[in-house]
Amino acid sequence: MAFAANFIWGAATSAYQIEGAAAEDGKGLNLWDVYTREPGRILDGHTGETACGHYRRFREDVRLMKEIGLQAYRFSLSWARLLPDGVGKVNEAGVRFYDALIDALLENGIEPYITLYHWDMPYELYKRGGWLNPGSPEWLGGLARLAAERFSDRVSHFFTLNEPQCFIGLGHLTGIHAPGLQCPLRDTFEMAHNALKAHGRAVQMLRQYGKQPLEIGYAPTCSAAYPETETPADIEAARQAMFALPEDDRNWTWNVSWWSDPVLLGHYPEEGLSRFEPYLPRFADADFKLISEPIDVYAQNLYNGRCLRMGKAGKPEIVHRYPGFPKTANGWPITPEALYWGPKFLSERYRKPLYITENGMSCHDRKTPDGKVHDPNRIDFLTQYLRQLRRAAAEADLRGYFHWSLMDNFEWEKGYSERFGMIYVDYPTQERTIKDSARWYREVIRTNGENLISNTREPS
Ligand code: GCO
Repeated sequence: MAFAANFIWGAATSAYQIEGAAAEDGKGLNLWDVYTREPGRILDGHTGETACGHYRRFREDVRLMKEIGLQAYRFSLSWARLLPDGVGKVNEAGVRFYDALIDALLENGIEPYITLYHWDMPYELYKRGGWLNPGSPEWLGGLARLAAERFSDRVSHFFTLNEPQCFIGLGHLTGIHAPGLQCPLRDTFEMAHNALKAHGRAVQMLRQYGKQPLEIGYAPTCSAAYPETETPADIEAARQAMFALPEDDRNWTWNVSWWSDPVLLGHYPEEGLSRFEPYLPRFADADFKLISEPIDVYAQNLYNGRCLRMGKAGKPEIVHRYPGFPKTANGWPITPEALYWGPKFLSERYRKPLYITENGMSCHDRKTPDGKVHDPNRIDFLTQYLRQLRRAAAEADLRGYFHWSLMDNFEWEKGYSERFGMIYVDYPTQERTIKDSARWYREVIRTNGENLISNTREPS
């Protein structure tokens, strides 16, 4: 089975991780501008004040996207660059930046995909309670309306939220991401509910103010689950694990079903309603109508997964990774099977066309004396993962794949220590160098993935 003829091959970034110009041209403060200034929060005190300088270098970056042959580019809007206070007055310089970026992409035959919210809430809104404020859905609705009014004449693909599991969980439970809080569990469930309502409100505003028919999606994350063997029992064990909730309530946000069942099925999972009952706010029926506003596509940021077998008592049990299991530079396990079984299980449950909105690995990349950046590990990683995704194409309506990331960038609490890009960024000079993997990816795009299948057997 091959990828569909109209399958889209792209790469992804986010505003705070690449733009820099954190206080230029009228941009307001956001959560990460403030959080990264706090001592000890970010490795070596790195911040996104400069990042990859994309705000000024975007034309060069679009030319590099063209050289790689990208068909699409997924980027996020810096909310405080457009609305410095989060609501109200529009910063026209911010609108001009995104206008110019969108125009440059279209001039180069690259389809823009906009993510409305990739973690960088304006600080003024945080000061008004952030996601705990019942007005937060309307706040995101306002950003969605602005995006529709100003950009949807040229942009027809929008994702509302990127990884609510992270911006609620890491930002407000563990506190390793901005705003760095460890809130009461009950508050985090109310924040999550407001974030899901914000997703629904954004869908409504995009539909109402869109200048053309729009393809609207939602981009949560997860770690997938895959079976030890392809026996029906092990497959069922993996399927159950894929949608189960974490055992530790303090890690509750790291799951698929609590975040996607309401959006695509119109209700929270029963397991969660009973498990989390002590922490749940009152829900209004109208909330679920809003949260499940129809979307056109589903998406997932998918990097790896857990291996399961069906245990003797008929319960799924984790198959522990052997010593020395392959891993990436930042310690994530290399599990290509996740990109077959994850899309398979997600498509079975939600029956929606699916984008992989992020996948990739961090490598210890460096420029060698020949002036190049050889990243064979990334080429091998992507070959293995994309072969599995190609297998999923027979069972899921796969629409596209966005490599994380276009370029090395600010990796949140890890600062600039992890390189995920296909383009190497020399931060002191801001010089860009296309890595070997980008040249390999150009062939993947040109052949629509057919170059992935060499003489080795298709994955089982
Ligand atoms: C995420 C975010 C990205 C990360 C990437 C590597 O998925 O955590 O969307 O901003 O940088 O995934 O961790």
